[in-house]
Amino acid sequence: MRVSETVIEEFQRDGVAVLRGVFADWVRVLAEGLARNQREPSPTARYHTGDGKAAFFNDYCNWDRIPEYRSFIYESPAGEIAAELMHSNAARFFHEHVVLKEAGSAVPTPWHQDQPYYCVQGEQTCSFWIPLDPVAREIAVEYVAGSHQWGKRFEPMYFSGKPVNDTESWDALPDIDASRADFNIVGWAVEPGDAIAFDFRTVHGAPVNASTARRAAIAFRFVGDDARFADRDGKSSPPFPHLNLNDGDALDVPDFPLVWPQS
Ligand SMILES: O=C(O)CCC(=O)C(=O)O
Repeated sequence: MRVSETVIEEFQRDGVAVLRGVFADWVRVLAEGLARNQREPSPTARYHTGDGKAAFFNDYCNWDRIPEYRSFIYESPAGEIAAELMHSNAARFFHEHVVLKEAGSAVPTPWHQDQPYYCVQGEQTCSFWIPLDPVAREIAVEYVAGSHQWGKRFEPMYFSGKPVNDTESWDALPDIDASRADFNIVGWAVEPGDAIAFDFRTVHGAPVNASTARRAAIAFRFVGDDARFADRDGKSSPPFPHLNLNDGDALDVPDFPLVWPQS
């Protein structure tokens, strides 16, 4: 086993768990990949600035052209660890997403669930939020422990405030900031080498980066045995417009490579 039973139980119970030092051997590689990604952003990259000047840089689905990301996906223990956490025999890579808040970025990450954004249905899901800078608790991503079990699907919204998908019916997200004490909100100060593993259904959000240092992270996302294509009428984020899959199909296409067990 790569991770302890205690951590697996925590992930299953809370929909989130911190894994200390688990990717320490990969920090340099991922930092090089991120630098390449910043030099060569994809056409879908976004620099959200809100009211301020310092950006919240977002980019995704670049793993196939960034060799450092490819190495991480195929050669690191991430797939195996994801399978253990998800109680899955296999792990399939879904996509990676850079979430980099420059020092002083005034853009918060609103509370949300990831799964409604995605063309994925199923309960065996796992993102690793991997910091490439030290992150203090005050500016860390926060998670509502247990929210993966609420049985709710909250409306996915772009940063512009526009809905990602207005053709499905969604549940209304509670106003978490108005009554934080009513929720079991967890978060951790983390260092490069650590990872926060969370279920695609877990509600999470992050404050502005009020610090004087960059807060860079890459989220690598995996799915397990029960994951199937969710047809969202092309209205998903990331969009994957070229996929020719039907609702309920296995995600057995080159966009989503099987990374564990290794062949
Ligand atoms: O880093 C952030 O502020 C948000 C990350 C996030 O929403 C995610 O990885 O799904």
